[in-house]
Amino acid sequence: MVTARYYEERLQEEYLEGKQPAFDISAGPIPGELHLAAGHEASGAGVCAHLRDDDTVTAPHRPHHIAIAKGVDLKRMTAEIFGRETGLGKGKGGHMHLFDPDVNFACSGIIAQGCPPAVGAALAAKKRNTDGVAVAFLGEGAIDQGAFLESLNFASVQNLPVVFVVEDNDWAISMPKGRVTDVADGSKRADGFELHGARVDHDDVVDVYEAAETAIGRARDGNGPSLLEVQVHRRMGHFMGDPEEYRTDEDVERHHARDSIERLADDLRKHGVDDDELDSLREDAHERVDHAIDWAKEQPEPDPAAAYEDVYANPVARTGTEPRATAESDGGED
Ligand SMILES: Cc1ncc(C[n+]2csc(CCOP(=O)(O)OP(=O)(O)O)c2C)c(N)n1
Ligand SMILES: [Mg+2]
Repeated sequence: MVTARYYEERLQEEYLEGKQPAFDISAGPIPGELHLAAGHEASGAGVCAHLRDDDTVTAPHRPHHIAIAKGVDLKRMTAEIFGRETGLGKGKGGHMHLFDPDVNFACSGIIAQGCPPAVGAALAAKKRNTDGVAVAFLGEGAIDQGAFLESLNFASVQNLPVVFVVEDNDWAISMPKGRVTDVADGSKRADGFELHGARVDHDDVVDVYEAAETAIGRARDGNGPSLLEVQVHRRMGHFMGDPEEYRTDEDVERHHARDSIERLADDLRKHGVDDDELDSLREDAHERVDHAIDWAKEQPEPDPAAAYEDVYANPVARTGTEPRATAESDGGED
């Protein structure tokens, strides 16, 4: 959780470089959108603590805390975010499209898109007779997506080892949850599909860990899929640069009032962990993050010609200078 929070604080600094005073999304060392997950850390950490490298995780457009908890290579992930050649996707995907086959992690900017691939991974694990599981993370704003609901149905009817984790931060961009659904407890969707459902209505990592232990344990033991909803907080705008004019000060304060990391530190102190130990934990996390960011920034930019690579299974070499075929040159008619 500490690694994820600090990682995003550092990314935020790097991202803003060159983008101010007038916000220019294409400027700076990290061009494009950046969705930060400060306030979501308990869900990634509490769930992924139960997973092995061979288990599959799919994450949405706000993926860093989940990727870090799943053990994605931090250096190559950072290089990807900076658009560098040694990034996980050779610098072509950016922060919403991180893929690390070594730990079976993928994410996508298309909301609920991760559900069908997670169901596919769970089906593969079942057919291969392994005890592997798959977890699909999504936001509460995606729970009326067809891809999600169809995935619930297929997972249920096939009794697949998959867990759907809904991160409920009350917002889908500028849309409050209450305006798009009358179902305040998203885990109730499980009832309609005969799944195990549970909701953790606060972002206490130990409670998330316990709820996830049940859900993932059921999947691993062949007892089928689960739907787990976790109340998290959106401490930031939807994306970096979001002026959040739709949000009241009270709402922002409410989302900052309960910092799951500070509360965990307090709990650990109560259980006898001293400040020195907590400080050294933080220092290790910071060092790891700083090192990954320094390394990534030294990595080469991709060759522009590489844009043609990895697009088709059998790429046709083009220099990019020859004229495209027209209807006339093809001898075609309008
Ligand atoms: C299929 C699809 N529709 C719309 C969008 C645009 N979009 C990006 S993020 C988002 C809201 C997501 O809200 P939520 O799922 O609650 O996740 P959060 O951003 O709160 O973490 C939308 C509608 C998209 N990426 N994909
Ligand atoms: Mg949301």
